Amino acid sequence: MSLLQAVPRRFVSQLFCALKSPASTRTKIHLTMTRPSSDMAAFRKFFAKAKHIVVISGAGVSAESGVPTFRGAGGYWRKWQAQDLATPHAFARNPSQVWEFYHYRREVMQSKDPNPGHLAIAECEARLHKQGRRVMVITQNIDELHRKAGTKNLLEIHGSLFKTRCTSCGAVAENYKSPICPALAGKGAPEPDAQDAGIPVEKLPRCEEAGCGGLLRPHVVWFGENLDPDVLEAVDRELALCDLCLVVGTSSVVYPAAMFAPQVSARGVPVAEFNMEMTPATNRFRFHFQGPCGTTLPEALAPHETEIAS
Ligand code: BJW
Ligand code: ZN
Repeated sequence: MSLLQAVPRRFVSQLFCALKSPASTRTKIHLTMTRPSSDMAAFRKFFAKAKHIVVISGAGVSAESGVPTFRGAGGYWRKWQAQDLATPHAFARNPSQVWEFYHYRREVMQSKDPNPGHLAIAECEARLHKQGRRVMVITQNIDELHRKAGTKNLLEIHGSLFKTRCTSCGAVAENYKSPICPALAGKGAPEPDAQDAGIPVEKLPRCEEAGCGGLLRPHVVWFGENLDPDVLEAVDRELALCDLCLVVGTSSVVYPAAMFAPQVSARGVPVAEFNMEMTPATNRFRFHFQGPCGTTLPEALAPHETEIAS
């Protein structure tokens, strides 16, 4: 599948329509590129009326739980960044090294808990559900912290650290073992001078399906791999129906996730970005709330005075 095929068809046609549209429509599209507002009271008016809220999250939502982001200072493991190791090519070349990287990250998560940002989203979902309103989280994160916080409506578009997929039979399984296999015990040190463990492939995690024994890989989406088409279809449905969108803690540089919120904004739906800094997408959004989302989200998603207590 080409990148264009990975791009939801509606988005492509919106772009083409925008280019072909009359000047008046183009002006409207241009207006969505102006500086966003940071008026929380104005955001809260939209929040009070919204029936279907989509939250698109990235690594920044977990930063206050102590999970390093990808493109921040802590984005290195040994001498490498995600784009060096989170690829099928890296796994084919050195499966032991890639498993060390993911083993390290699984072990780190043992001591990490959801922070006030995750909890505000989960509480908001539960509260609004009782009012017949919907909150859906579309996360790029593989750390399962939204799930741990109690979020039920969740699309983990890049997979999970705690799922494996067999490279032989394709079986996907949950896996919370620590360590995931004996050979990885004590391995995965993140320091730049740490030595590659060089674990033989037969000692790496293996498939437990009867008669298989194939090499397992993390059930995550690596660079150059397509996202699950069923998941993308579910994302597309949510984006088409939502009447408010929050985009939280993502640098908005990795596709296709980077175009989800701009796609919503392009059809006139308010989008609010919660981030420590501006991103390449910021000027496409109605709101931008700068600061740690563990502080800004609880304020943004707190019960509104118009909500009927239930
Ligand atoms: C806070 C905060 C606080 C901090 N509060 N905020 C050119 C154009 C378009 C596309 C491409 C292109 N060249 C290549 C591509 C395709 C590629 C891509 O997008 N590359 C770009 C880098 C250019 N995409 C893909 O390959 C995708 N597949 C695909 O497109 O298939 C079709 C295709 C097939 C063949 C060839 C080409 C295309 C798949 C992408 C999979 C991404 N996978 C990863 C790894 C997952 C597994 C793992 O974790 O190991 O997903 S990469 C990594 O980036 C991870 C993340 O989910 C993803 C996004 O990162 P995120 O979440 O935004 O984190 P950061 O660190 O970047 O940002 C954190 C933000 O938080 C910052 O803004 C901070 O300011 C903020 N923050 N503290 C609020 N307290
Ligand atoms: Zn198998």
